[in-house]
Order: sequence, then structure tokens, then C-alpha cells
Amino acid sequence: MSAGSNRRFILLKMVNVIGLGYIGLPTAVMLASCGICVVGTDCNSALVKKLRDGKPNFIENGFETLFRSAVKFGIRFSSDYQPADIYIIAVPTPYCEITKKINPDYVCSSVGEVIKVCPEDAVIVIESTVSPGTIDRYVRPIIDENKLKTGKSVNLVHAPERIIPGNMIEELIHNSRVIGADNPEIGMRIKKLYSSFCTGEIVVTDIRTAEMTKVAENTFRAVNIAFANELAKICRLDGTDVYEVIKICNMHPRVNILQPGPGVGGHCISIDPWFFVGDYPDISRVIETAMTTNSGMPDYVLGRIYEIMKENGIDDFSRVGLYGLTYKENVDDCRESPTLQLLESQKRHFSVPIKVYDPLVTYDITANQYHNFDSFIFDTDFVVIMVGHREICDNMDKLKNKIILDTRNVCNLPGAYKL
Ligand code: SAJ
Repeated sequence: MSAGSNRRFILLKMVNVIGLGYIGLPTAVMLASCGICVVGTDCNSALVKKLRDGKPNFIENGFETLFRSAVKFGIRFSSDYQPADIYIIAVPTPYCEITKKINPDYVCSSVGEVIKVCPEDAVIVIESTVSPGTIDRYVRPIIDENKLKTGKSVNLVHAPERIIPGNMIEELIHNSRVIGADNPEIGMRIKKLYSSFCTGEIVVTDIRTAEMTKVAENTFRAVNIAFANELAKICRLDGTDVYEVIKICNMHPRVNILQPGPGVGGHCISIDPWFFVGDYPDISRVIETAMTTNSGMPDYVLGRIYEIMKENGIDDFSRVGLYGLTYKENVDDCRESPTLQLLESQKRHFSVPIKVYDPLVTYDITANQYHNFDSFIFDTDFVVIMVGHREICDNMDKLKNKIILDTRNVCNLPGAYKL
């Protein structure tokens, strides 16, 4: 075999995953654990170094074992884009808070870097969530312009992920997926790649449909949560227990209401639905209202805190504590966290920041933050459960003599206030 054909052989087996965050890294290690040659690329060189030193950067059930297996299979990490046969781009897609439209800059700059190093006919798979039409509007022109300049063609695919933080590895294996491709043959090739670890059904469709399904799924969940939040407020005024109401409603074969909470965080449900509002403002009325309802929940909780303080004769915040900083239970991710939103809002009204503690946030992220559960409990008379981490569920007896506002319905101590 000549050097050239040997190189081609290596390239055919090579996947370069761009962006080693919550989606890119698990996907990269999963592929590598299946024996596929993978290089993970990230612009954060400190992260690359950590990964090279064998230290994964987040906690997920089963992730550490998978990471070790990927290392054994030879996964590599780099700050540079690599010549490869297939690229999987999993970089963030923020939105503009004013226009509510997607900011595709990270995706576009990654694609721009990929086309500098990729061989002819490489496949670029966008895994990042994008608003419907983003690939045609922003990504395709980069590919087309490059083809005009260099004559090099590349194939575009959109394969949005569906995994849930907290159960990522299980879901990576078992969830069904969608793959949108211009060319069905390329779609089938990428389906085969994902089938190396995914046992769920993989539907191949066009790019536009794949973009739409991803944003529609997250929007459906956001609207359902908003309904639960609104119902919680209605039940409160009506004097009924919203959790009991939802439990009974959900026994109906065609009803499935989600749970109310202190707000919606994370990088998906709290952002993706805004893409519809940004692009279709006149017809996304239900979605816009739902998103506004969800974003108003941290303030609603702050109002409840104030009411409960008044009822119990507490007139300053120094003995009040928020349990939980992450956006939901048993994950270490604080992006768009309802607790941080509540603290932000509280800062505008009162000078002393409320005490706060989260077992999974070991670094300082806000003022008055505790790193020890017992000291936090000792220093507070009124505990607001913002996140139902396993730790608090297993130690509820420590809250026995406290005033409690339970925004997650995890506490059954008598007298605990609910949303
Ligand atoms: N929440 C509630 N009530 C509920 C469920 C969730 O208030 O009944 C809150 C959570 O506490 C959290 C937020 O909503 O603050 C979002 O959490 P989540 O568990 O609903 O969703 P994510 O953001 O962790 O993951 C979602 C998932 N999408 C869907 O279920 C449709 C996941 O499958 C996607 O892969 C992910 O978004 C993504 O990356 O898009």
C-alpha cells in the first residue's frame, strides 16, 4: 500500500469532534469506546490539557468508566482542527437577548476552521441545536464560497442530540435520533456511524426537518412546564394542592402535565424556544407567553419568600438560605440557573445577598456561598429548596425545625410551604 492510500485509509476511519462540552465530549468518548479513531478538539487549551491528563471535566453516571475506555482505545485531544473524514460540531449556540434570534457565530467559525483542514468530500455534522433555517442561511454560504474558491466539496448533515443531563450515557445509547442530510446516502453513512453506539431508531430526513424537530421538542417541553407553573399559581389561589391535581390529571390516558418549579434553566429549554419567537414573532404567541411565564418563576419564588418571611416575623435575609445553585437536580451545571436568576433579582431589591449552598458547586460562583451542608443549615432558619439534589432528599431530617419553602416538591416534612 502506498503512503497516499494508507493515509486515505486512516482518514476514512477518523472523526474529529469539535467542542468538548456537555454534548461533544460524551459523543467523542462513546465513538472512541466503539473502536472509532477520534480526536476531540476544543479551543480551551486548559480543558484539552485536563482531558489529556485523564481528568474529565464533568460528573455523569457512567461517564468516568466510558472516558477511561475511550482513553484505552486511543482517543486524542487537541486544540487544533484535524484532517478527518467526518467532523461533528458540538459548540454552543447562544441567542441574542434582544432579538431572540440565534447567534450562529461559534458554529460558523468552527465550520470555517474545518474547511481549511478537511479533505475533499468530508462530512460536517452539526450537532449543536440551531434554529430552523440556520444551516441554509449561515453555514451553507461558507461551504459554497469555499467551493468556489478552492473547488473542494464537503457534505452537510444536521444530527441534533437528545440526551438529558443527569442520564446522558443511558440516553446516548437508547434514545432515538434524527439525522438530516442533503444527500440520503451521506445520511445513511452518518446513521451507520451513530449506530456504532446508538441502539434507538435513527430516522434519516432532510436538514430543515431535523432543525425543526429539535427546536420543536424542546419548545413542547417548555410550554408544558409553563402550563404546570401557571397551574401552580392558579391552585395556590384556589387553595388546592397542584401536585395532587397533576398526579390525578396524569392518570388520564391522554394527559401528561410536567412539574412546576422555581424556573427553567439549562442551555436548552430556556433558550431554544426563543428561536421561534425571534424568527416568527407574530405567530409564536403561545411560545412567547410560556417562555415569559417560565422566566418569571424566580421572581414568583422571591415573592413567596417575602410572604413567608412576613408570616413568620422574619424581617431580614440573614437567616434565609437557598439550597441548590444548579439548573436542576444532580447535575453540576449552573447555566441559566433559576437560583442565580433569583439572586440577581434579589440584589436589585435588597442589599444583603441570601445565603446559598450547593453540594455540586464546589467553586465560588456567588456571594454568601457555603461549601458545607451542615454549616449552611446551622446558619439558616428558613431554607428554600431550589433544587432537589439527592443530598437534601437523603438528609431531610436535618431540616426538621426549619421554616421550609419547597419549590421542587421533594420535602414531606409537616408545615413545609410549597410554590
Ligand atoms: N423542569 C421543570 N419541570 C419539569 C421538568 C423540568 O421545572 O417537569 C425544569 C428543570 O428543573 C430545568 C429545566 O426545566 O431547570 C430544563 O430541564 P429538563 O430536564 O427539562 O431539560 P434539559 O434542559 O436538561 O434537557 C432538554 C431535554 N429536552 C427534552 O426533554 C425535550 C433533552 O432531551 C435535550 O437533549 C436537551 O434539552 C438539549 O440539549 O436540547
